[in-house]
Amino acid sequence: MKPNGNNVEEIIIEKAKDLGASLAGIASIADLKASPSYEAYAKKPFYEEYAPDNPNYFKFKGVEWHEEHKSVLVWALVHPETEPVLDWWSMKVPGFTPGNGIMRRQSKQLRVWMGEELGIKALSLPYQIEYGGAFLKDSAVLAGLGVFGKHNLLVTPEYGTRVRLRGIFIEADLEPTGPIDFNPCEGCGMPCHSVCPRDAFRSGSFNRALCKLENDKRDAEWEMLPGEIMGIEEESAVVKPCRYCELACPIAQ
Ligand code: B12
Repeated sequence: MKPNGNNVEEIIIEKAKDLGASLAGIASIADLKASPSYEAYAKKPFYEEYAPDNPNYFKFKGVEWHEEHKSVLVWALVHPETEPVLDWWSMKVPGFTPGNGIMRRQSKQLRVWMGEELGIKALSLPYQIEYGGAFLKDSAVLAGLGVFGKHNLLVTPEYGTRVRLRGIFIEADLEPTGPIDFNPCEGCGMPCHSVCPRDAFRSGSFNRALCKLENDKRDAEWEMLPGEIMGIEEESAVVKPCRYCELACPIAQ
């Protein structure tokens, strides 16, 4: 059902930006279901927990579609190189990274606002796929926030790759705001590939296992950092994920 009123898509996007989103857009769930990540996942789920033969399988939601969800609102929060802390992980931080914490709050605020002001039901999505999250890069491409780059990440015209994403499923058939015509990698020397400490693009495309080696190593090399750095009271174990390919992208630098 499409709610009454003009430009409900614009109203929702404006609200997301009022709440601090750097970019926002809308995609249809039907398009998202047919996107390459879901296709790849259906053939080979990446998370072991998500595989039906795992005894803990039923504790995880994985990909679950609900008929009433018609559209996805996806938004981006810029993570500039000058604010690395936004991306650092700690179990003590609400949302695990300060950036995710901000986006999780925006998500709740948007969901409540949509229900109260527009009479539209919505579902705030968790970050992880195995807990019921959605593939956010595909969502963002379909919503016109940017396109896939050669580093397998979203590239936006406004902020390049240096953004993080979040989504909400919406019970209303809204007009998609994308995709867009944008070719950021054309003629690029692809520093994103050469800068990788694990040579994860050696085949010419992204290799998740090699990328994960680097992030697993960083996971094991956590540091105890004072609470004030992470915006919390107590000190905590902090992991600094790899951003080489992301930060090497010359778009919007
Ligand atoms: C699991 C995960 C990881 C894992 C595995 C990554 C992987 N790609 O599988 C690890 C730990 C290795 C990882 C690493 C990183 N990640 Co990560 N990750 C995720 C997570 C939770 C799910 C991604 C996933 O499993 N995708 C499934 C697989 C099948 O997809 P895929 O490998 O990307 O390949 C598909 C797409 O490329 C797609 N595709 C290709 N071309 C096209 C074209 C069109 C038109 C469409 C629609 C789709 C499409 O098709 C491919 C499948 O065939 C998402 C959050 C989320 N909920 O979406 C964040 C996310 C993708 N990660 C993110 C980031 C930033 C990173 C890192 C830079 C580390 C960091 N500092 O956080 C690196 C970069 C790695 C890289 N170059 O891709 C951001 C991306 C932001 C952006 N600008 O794009 C996300 C969205 C999280 C966030 N907070 O916003 N990540």
